[in-house]
Amino acid sequence: MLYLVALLLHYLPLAMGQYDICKSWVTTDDGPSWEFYACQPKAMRMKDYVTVRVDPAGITCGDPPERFCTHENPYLCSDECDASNPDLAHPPKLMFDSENEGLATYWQSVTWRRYPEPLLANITLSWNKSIELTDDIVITFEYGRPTIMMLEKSLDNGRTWHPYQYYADDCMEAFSMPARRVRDLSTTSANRVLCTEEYSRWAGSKKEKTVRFEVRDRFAIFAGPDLKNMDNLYTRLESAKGLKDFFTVTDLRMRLLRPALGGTYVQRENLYKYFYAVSNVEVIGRCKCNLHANLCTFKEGSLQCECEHNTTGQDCGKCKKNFRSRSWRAGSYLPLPNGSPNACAAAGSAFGNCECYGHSNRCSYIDFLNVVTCVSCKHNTRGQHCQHCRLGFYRNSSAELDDENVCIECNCNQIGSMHDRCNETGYCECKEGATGPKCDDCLPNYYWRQGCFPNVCDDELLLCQNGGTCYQNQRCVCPVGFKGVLCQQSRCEADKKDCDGAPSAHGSLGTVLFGVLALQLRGWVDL
Ligand SMILES: *[C@@H]1O[C@H](CO)[C@@H](O)[C@H](O)[C@H]1NC(C)=O
Ligand SMILES: *[C@@H]1O[C@H](CO)[C@@H](O)[C@H](O)[C@H]1NC(C)=O
Ligand SMILES: *[C@@H]1O[C@H](CO)[C@@H](O)[C@H](O)[C@H]1NC(C)=O
Ligand SMILES: *[C@@H]1O[C@H](CO)[C@@H](O)[C@H](O)[C@H]1NC(C)=O
Ligand SMILES: *[C@@H]1O[C@H](CO)[C@@H](O)[C@H](O)[C@H]1NC(C)=O
Ligand SMILES: [Ca+2]
Repeated sequence: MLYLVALLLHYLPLAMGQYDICKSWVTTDDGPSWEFYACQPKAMRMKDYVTVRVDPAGITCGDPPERFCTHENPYLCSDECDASNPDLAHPPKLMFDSENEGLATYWQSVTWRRYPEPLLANITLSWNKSIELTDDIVITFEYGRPTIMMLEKSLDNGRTWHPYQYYADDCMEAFSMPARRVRDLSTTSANRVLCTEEYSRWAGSKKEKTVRFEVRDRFAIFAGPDLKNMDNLYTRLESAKGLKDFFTVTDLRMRLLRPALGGTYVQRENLYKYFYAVSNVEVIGRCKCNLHANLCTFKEGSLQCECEHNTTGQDCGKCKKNFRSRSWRAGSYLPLPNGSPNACAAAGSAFGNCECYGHSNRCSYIDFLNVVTCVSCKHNTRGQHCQHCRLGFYRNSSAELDDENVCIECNCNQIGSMHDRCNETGYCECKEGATGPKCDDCLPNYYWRQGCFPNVCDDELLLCQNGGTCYQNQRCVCPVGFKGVLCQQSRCEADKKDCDGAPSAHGSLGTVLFGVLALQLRGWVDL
């Protein structure tokens, strides 16, 4: 009980007071109505909602059973870890139970019997929900803190990871980083990732057990040493780029890279005193609800914001159906002290009945038509309610009308298609001979060359003759002595009588001269 009170007092500045109600019923000159505020859930002990994973397989002690000893009593190796005996087992869940007075329960790794191969363990905590840290992360190690470790975080449910803090008894040697302290950071470097030597040096395993990720010290840069000036912190969280995200996580990972050494070198003759043992991981934070909820509940295995302001989603990250006449926005801590709700607005609330499906922030009244219409529809939409796709785009059948991806570009082939419009399933209108959804193919018996043209020759009906070969359906390559589209004509000399086909220019001139001569001989022409 005393512990609980102490806990409450400890969280007091961050848990109570500001931004804890989303709306209140107020009476104004126009009568009673709701007033809306930016709001956020209370901070909670996030270890109660976490799922944990320990890697690699077989790193947890007790299978097979193993003896270990402590740095204080290195030659009395009487402690035993046995996974099959509940009294001697040390499974991962013991990092998250409530500690009874005096009796620590802990997860424990195997000992470093494989030395000099490193003893590595990853402890990954996942919430399947974005969490905003409001207090220090505190990891308690029984039997000594690691001499090298690293904290990583993810903001996307474990798809990508980023370093959060490095810990070593010698930062330069372990990570080639200078040792720094969070207390020495300034307003411009409050979200710097650093290496600290404060939590890795040997001081006796009973004396200094905790490794911290200092959230309070970073808040104190803005809010003062006792976090009294929270207004300043909230103002900075709103304005400093990346600062809010720095304290937001969906997952955390402790990478344990070298165990406690007892203040000396590794003693190969007694490797049973080197291992990791974590009795508690305290993570205090609140659900990230984008300042649209003051409650966060554990439902169906994960945390969910109870969204207000007509927002919805796990983090209240979008507008509810029929409340999309404006684009969604997060609430804001500003102006102090109540912030701005930036609520989603119902279709029809702003003007007449003008829903824009979130593709426009503006409506305008057109006098002579007596209609209200959305202005500057984004995401390639158009129409009074941004409910159609622009020319050259078609409707994405797997997207709702308020989805940013609702319109897909037609991408009609410029040469093969009549124009750049397409029908509702994305098919373009093709020119003669072209085919395919985008008109970038040719029908059978057509070939592609800056468009589709009917085949000149092929291997079936339009065969090249007299030994000619068909070149890419475009023309016959004729052997010497033949010509014509299908090499069907033999070339002939001008003066050969048996030459079939059209007479040559030379031949016709000869015929004319011959005719003139004949006429002369007959006396018809006076010379
Ligand atoms: C721990 O996680 C890191 C990635 O964050 C990975 O590279 C490494 O191999 C993991 N180590 C073990 C022992 O699973
Ligand atoms: C994560 O949360 C989402 C939203 O509540 C839920 O649909 C999903 O099943 C959860 N995933 C896991 C692995 O719990
Ligand atoms: C949300 O919608 C309800 C129902 O239409 C309305 O009464 C309420 O005022 C809306 N809240 C906000 C913050 O706009
Ligand atoms: C269609 O919409 C869905 C849902 O938003 C999206 O995942 C998909 O990428 C969209 N398709 C295209 C081709 O843009
Ligand atoms: C679009 O055009 C294609 C090809 O002409 C056709 O198969 C399809 O049915 C058309 N879709 C619609 C919705 O008209
Ligand atoms: Ca415990």
